[in-house]
Amino acid sequence: MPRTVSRLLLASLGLGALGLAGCSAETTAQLGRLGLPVAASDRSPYTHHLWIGSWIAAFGVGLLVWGMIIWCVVRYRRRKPGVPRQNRYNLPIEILYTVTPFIMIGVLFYFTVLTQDKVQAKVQHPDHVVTVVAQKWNWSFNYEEADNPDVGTATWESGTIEQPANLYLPVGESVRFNLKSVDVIHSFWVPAFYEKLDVVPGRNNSLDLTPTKEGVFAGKCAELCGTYHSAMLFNVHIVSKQEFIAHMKELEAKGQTGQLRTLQNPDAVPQRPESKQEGR
Ligand SMILES: [Cu+2]
Repeated sequence: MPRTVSRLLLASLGLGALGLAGCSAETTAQLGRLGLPVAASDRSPYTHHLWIGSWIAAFGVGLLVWGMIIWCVVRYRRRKPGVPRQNRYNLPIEILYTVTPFIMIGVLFYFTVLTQDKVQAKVQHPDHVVTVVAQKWNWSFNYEEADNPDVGTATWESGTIEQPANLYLPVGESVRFNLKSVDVIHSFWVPAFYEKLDVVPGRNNSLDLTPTKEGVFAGKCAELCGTYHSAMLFNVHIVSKQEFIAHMKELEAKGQTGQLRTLQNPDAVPQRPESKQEGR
């Protein structure tokens, strides 16, 4: 029996190594982060540490439990026929069963609250403000740049169900997202930022962060909001300051200035006709 077990273990280790060898460097790096995507925000490290720490704690608990199970199986294996002595109503063990999970939850809760406070901390004077408008079935981004001497005008851009919206952000500069919804509850989620926030009609949710990595990152709605929820995608372009200003000028040249009309008129963004009444 032990020989079979060690062979099985060797075979699975070999297969695992073979499987890893077939992965790209990107996938292997993601495995190192235990599934987290590439980070692109100054707030990401806090969530990263909570995630990795939780896994380490879970493995510690797992090893302890597996060890005790294996020890029990071996130590108390059947040696002679008959039912062994039964142990019931053991109060200390039952108290242990009850208290231990509370301690585990308490520790996780404590570190989660610490992380949440750091992730949600507000910047005193953010360099940029973007009003995000969620709507069935895409997003609008209002760049509140009227007071920015480099730009001087508020601009906007918007997506449709066929054409996902683009969001431009300058790298290394703080930004506040004011989240608004004109219909149902959506959720603003950029996986590379390691955080998401619900967009609730009639409520002003906001989140502050500083993008730290140039590139194009995926964004999506993370709240099941209706038939075309899966089409609520957008692209986040984290670019240099010059590229950001150039993009703002481009929007201005296209006449996309001021506040987007969807804030007042939800029907202004094209929708699929059959989806209009759905879920209202
Ligand atoms: Cu949505």
